[in-house]
Amino acid sequence: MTTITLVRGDITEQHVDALVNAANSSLLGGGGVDGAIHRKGGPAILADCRALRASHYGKGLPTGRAVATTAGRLHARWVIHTVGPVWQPDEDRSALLASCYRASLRIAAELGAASVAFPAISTGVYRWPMDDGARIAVRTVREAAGGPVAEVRFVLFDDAAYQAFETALAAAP
Ligand code: AR6
Repeated sequence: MTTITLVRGDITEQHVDALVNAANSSLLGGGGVDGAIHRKGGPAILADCRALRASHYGKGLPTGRAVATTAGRLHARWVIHTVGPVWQPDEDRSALLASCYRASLRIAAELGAASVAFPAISTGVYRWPMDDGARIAVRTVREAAGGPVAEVRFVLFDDAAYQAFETALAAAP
C-alpha cells in the first residue's frame, strides 16, 4: 500500500528518497521547480543531465517520459526528471500528464525508492489548470503506485494548489 500525503512547501526542502523535477526536454534547467532543484542541488545534477543527453537524449527527453539522476546536495538520493505537457486548450493532452506521474513512479520503483515527492507537474510555466492537474495527479498515482514506494508526497507551493489536491484526494474513489 502506498500512502499519499500533501505538504504545502518547497520541494527542494523535502527529505525523501526521490524528488521529481518538472523539467523540460532539454534537461538543462529552467525556471520554477527545475530552477530551484538545480540551484539547491548543485552542478552534479546538471552534469548527470548532460551525460544523459549525450548518451540517450540528444534530441531531448520526450514529453511524458522520465529519467533519474543524482540529487546532488538535496536531501534525497535521486532526482527524477520528467517533461510535462504544455497546456493546450484545444487538445486533450491529459494522457501525457498522467504518463509523467506513471513513468516517474516506475523509475522510483526500479530504483527502490520508498518515498517520492512530486510537484504539481505542468501547472506553472506550462499553464495546466490546477484543479484538473490535481485530479490527474491523484488518480494516476492511486492507480500506479505500489511496490517499494510506501509514500508519495505531493509538495504544493501555495494554498490554491494545496486545496486543489485536497479536493482531488477527497473526491477520488
Ligand atoms: N516547490 C514546489 N512547487 C513549486 C516550486 C518549489 N520550489 N516552485 C514552483 N512550484 P513549474 P511546469 C510549483 O513552472 O509548469 C521550467 O522552466 C508551481 O507553483 O515549475 O511543469 C522547466 O524548465 C507550479 O504549481 O513547472 C520547464 O521549462 C508547479 O510547481 C517548465 O518550467 C509546476 O510549475 C515546466 O513547467
